Amino acid sequence: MIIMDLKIIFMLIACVVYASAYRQMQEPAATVTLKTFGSNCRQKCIQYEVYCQQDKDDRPYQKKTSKFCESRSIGRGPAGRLAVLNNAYVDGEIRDLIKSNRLHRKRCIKNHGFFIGLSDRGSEGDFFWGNGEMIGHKDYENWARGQPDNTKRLDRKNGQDCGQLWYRDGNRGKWDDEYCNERPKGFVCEVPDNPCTTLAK
Ligand SMILES: [Ca+2]
Ligand SMILES: [Ca+2]
Repeated sequence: MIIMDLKIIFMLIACVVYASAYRQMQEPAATVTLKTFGSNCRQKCIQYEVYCQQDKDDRPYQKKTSKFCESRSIGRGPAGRLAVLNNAYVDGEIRDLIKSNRLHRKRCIKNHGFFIGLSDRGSEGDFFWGNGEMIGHKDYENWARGQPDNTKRLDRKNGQDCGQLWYRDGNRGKWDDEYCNERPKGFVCEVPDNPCTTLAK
């Protein structure tokens, strides 16, 4: 009987720990809403959400952070995704947001980076944003010196295929290719904010 009671208590504790870890992941450390222009030159509003890395029990990695961003929406608006930082304005604003909230410090990211929606998983060296745009030599790029380098030290088969804002070795959010399964990591989501777009007209 006592053993049974202990089992129930342990299960309840495990549920509370899991729920608090999930709640933590649901709350961004900082957000900013930016007015940008879509491909049809219509003004649109995007809410960018910066999340600190999660605790070791939760351990999000790139695929999981991507799924989480896709679960985000504002009201009944479209689903979010990992942030597409394909121009200097948005990329700069997000790095300013991180800096002004001191999220580049260890209390937010012990593991030096935030995943963004950039990957060369499909074809080595061909980096695509989550919106399907490929990075070409005419487009905006903000790689840290020597990156992307597709280091294979910890993953001989795949190397590094997932983009992050990198805060190591003096890099202040410049881009780096990281192991997709490196964890835990912070990450940046973008969520369309349609009510804001309506107000902006
Ligand atoms: Ca790669
Ligand atoms: Ca790298």
